[in-house]
Formats: sequence, C-alpha cells, structure tokens
Amino acid sequence: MNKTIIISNRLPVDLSFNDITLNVKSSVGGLATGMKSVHADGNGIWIGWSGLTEEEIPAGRHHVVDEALRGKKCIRVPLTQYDLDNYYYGFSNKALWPLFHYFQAYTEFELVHWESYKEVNRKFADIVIANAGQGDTIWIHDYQLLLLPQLLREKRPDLTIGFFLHIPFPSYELFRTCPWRDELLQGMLGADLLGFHTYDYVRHFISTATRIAGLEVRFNEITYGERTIKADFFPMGIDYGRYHGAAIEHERRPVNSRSEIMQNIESHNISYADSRLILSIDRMDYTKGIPNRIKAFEYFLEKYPEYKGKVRLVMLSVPSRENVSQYQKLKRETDELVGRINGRLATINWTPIWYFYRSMPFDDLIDLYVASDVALITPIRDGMNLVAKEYIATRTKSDGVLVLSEMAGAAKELHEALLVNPNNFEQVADSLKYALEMPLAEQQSRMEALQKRVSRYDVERWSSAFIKSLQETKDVVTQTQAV
Ligand code: GDG
Repeated sequence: MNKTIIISNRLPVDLSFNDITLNVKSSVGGLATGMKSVHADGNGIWIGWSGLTEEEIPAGRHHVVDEALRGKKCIRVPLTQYDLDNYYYGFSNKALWPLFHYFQAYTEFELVHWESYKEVNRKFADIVIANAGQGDTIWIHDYQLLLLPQLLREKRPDLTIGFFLHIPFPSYELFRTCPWRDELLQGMLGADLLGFHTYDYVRHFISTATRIAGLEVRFNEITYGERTIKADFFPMGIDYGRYHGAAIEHERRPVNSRSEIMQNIESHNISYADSRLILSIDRMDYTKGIPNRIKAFEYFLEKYPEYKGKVRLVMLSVPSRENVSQYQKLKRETDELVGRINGRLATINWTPIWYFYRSMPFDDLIDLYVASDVALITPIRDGMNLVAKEYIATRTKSDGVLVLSEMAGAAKELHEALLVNPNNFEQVADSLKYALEMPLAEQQSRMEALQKRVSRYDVERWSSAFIKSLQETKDVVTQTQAV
C-alpha cells in the first residue's frame, strides 16, 4: 500500500536528555495539527531533524532516540552543530528568510552556508529514498528544503512530490539577486505540485519560472520538459475547534485559577473599569514589525491623548533565533523603545506597554486572546500569520476587533479586519481609535463573518485540499503514461 511521507526541517517532537534518560514530548504546533490525519493515515511517516544535534545525543544513546521516534512514526535526519550553524542559521535564516521577506539588506550570501545547505538537503534526500516505497506520496515543507524536490525526482521519478512554502515567495526582482537562484528554482521544479499561501506568491513564482528558466506557463501549470508542474495557493488555517473550545473553557474557570498575568489583568480591570487592552503576539522577528508597532502606538497616544491611562498594549514577543545578530539587534531596539516610552509616559497607575519577552503556555495564550479588546498585528511582511486567525477563533461572543497589516498573507482572506499599512503610523493610529470606539453591533458583524471563514477553512481542510490536488496531479501523470 502506498504511503505519504511528510518532510520538514523539524520533527513534531521535543526531545531532551536528563543524563542518559530520554524525554519525548509531541509538539502541538500548527503544522503538527494540520498533518495529524495525513501522518496517522496508514503507514505514513514524518522525516526531519529531531531538535538534538549529533553532539547533544549522549554516546551510545542514538538507538534510544531512533526507537522513541519510531514509536511516533518519525525518522530523524542526523544533523551536526556544523550543519545547524551553516544550513539552518546560515543559509536558511541569513539568506533565504530575509530575501523572501524583502529584507534584502539583511541577506548574507556565504558560500560555506550554501555548500552546507546543499549537503543537508542531500542528507534529507538519502533518508527519504531509503524509506520511500514505490509510488509513495511525498509532502515537503518550507524554505529549508528548496532543493529536495529535485534531488528526489532525479533518483525516484516514481514518487509524487508536493512542496508547500510557509513564507512569501518574493517578486522575481528580489529572487534574481540570489547567486544560486537557478539551483534553487530547479530544486523546487522537481515537485509535481507547489503550494503557497496566496495567489500573489503563486504569481511571483510563475513569473520567476518564466523569466529565469524561460519555461512555458498556461494558467498555473508550468511545462518543464516532459512534465507539467502545478503551482497553486492553499491558505493555511488553524485548528479552530481547539482555540474556540479553549476560550469557552477559559470563561468557565474561576478567576483565581487563571494564569498570573490574567489575574493581574482582571484585578487591573476591576480597579480601572474603562481600561482597554490591545494585544500583539509574535516571534521576536524583524519581519513582524515590532518597533514600528510600538512607534505607531506611541503616535496614537500623542495624537489621541484622551487615551492616555485608558489603554495598554500587551506585547508578547517570543524569543527566536537568538544567535543571529539581526535578531539580537532587534531585541535591543525593542527593549530600548519600550523602556523609553514607558519611562516617558507611565504614571503610578498606568504602564502603557506591558512587554513579555518569553514564550507562554497555551492556556496563558488563550487568557491573553480572551482578555483583549483589540488585536494589533502589523508585520512588515508575513507568509500568512496564524495569530490573527487564533484571535478570531477565541472571540466566543464575536466581539473584539482585529487590526491587521495588509502585508500579511492572512489579509487576503480576512477582509472584515481593519487592514493597515504598518509603515503608515497615521493610519494605524486612526484604525486603533476606530477599533476602540467601534459599536458592538459592527464588531459582531465583522467578527461573525471572519469566524465563519476561519472555522470553515481550518487546518484540516488546508491539508486535505493540498493532498487532494497532489493526488490529482498523480492521476494525470498516470493517465499520460498509460497513453
Ligand atoms: C511561519 C510564517 C505562517 C506564539 N507565541 C506563543 C505561541 N505562539 C504560536 C502562535 C501561532 C504560532 O506560534 C506562530 O505562527 P505565525 O503564523 O503567526 O508565525 P511564524 O512562526 O512566523 O510561522 C507565517 C506560518 O509559518 C504557517 O505557515 O503563518 O507567516 O512566518 O500558532 O499561537 N504558542 C505558545 N506560546 C507562546 O508564547 N504556546
């Protein structure tokens, strides 16, 4: 029986060694949830890096890791510290990540990083080939593995290969600046189906394929020698039921059993009944527009001083890629901005920005979503942005307002949000005021429309639409071969 193999940089597990004892936890991230049914299906497997480098696994314990992973239908690609530094932090996160998010000045094109990227993609290919049966379906995820489709195609033309990119695909003008643009494009073209979050990313990819490789395109189908490759958009959704259910559960719990932060918010709300909460949540990443958001919030308080003492920006910034220098710089800039604004504007009773630099347990995250009157999500560039959809899912009374950057892929679906250009502080400030003053009926009519869409196109639907489309490309190939 054919199976589906999922491939991503990281396996959906968290491993740690306590001396020589291995602890294994399944991760419940968006991708793991979306892949649940694909992974559970038949003898489906997931291939990726375990999260522990070869050096971190105690001598003689590698088989223990392998066995534990096998129990979870996972197979690991062994990566060394060198691989991690050069393939992951290097080429993936210092070249591809900034380039694909239009941060061209941040890109570092280093030959050693590129060599390591190729080498690690080959390591992945070897392990996939060793585990793939005749005619299996392969679903590869994200920018760390752009070369993998072609590496598999060369050795195993019998496989049906799908690839999904979780970040934007940039315009040809950006992509062409990469010294290894031909190899990257060829790598992707090894797939039968290329999936993106939005139609614009598909358009950029197709334009790149025609201009760099001179390929012929009809609608969204690219002719490549004997093969036809389909590029299409599949906007990723969330596990709506999980977030909505958790929010309902939250409201049933007595206040004193809620998180510490929530208890503080509640007691603050009791003391200052007209105080409103604006929420932002993201990884500490320069694409997320954190400094701009803080400056826009400061501008809002200057422009509408009647809101001083009445609103707070609760900003959860989750540590990310802390050993990459651009991320360290961003952290310093954020610390300074928050410090400066709080120092300048705070009173004994009021702190304008509540800033948390840490990750929080799921329940605390739900507490934050539920407690907020407005979500302010203003990335400079974002493939999709799932936080926006999670906020929508937790509004059990369909109140609250989402202020969302038009540069997030999610903006293409979430028309009823207040869409803003994150660089236009005037517009962000006016939208915040509009959001805070929006009548309940308007909040609800916007939110209900958003909830309908986000609940319908959930993560399960996303993965099944992709697999269905991939299956169709396989059927076309089989028919053509039969003719
Ligand atoms: C990439 C693309 C695309 C955040 N803080 C905590 C926490 N989170 C969870 C959120 C959400 C997820 O992390 C973040 O997802 P995003 O989509 O917002 O952003 P990226 O991490 O940049 O993801 C993005 C995505 O891939 C999927 O294709 O949408 O554009 O950049 O689920 O809830 N979870 C917990 N504690 C936290 O402190 N438990």
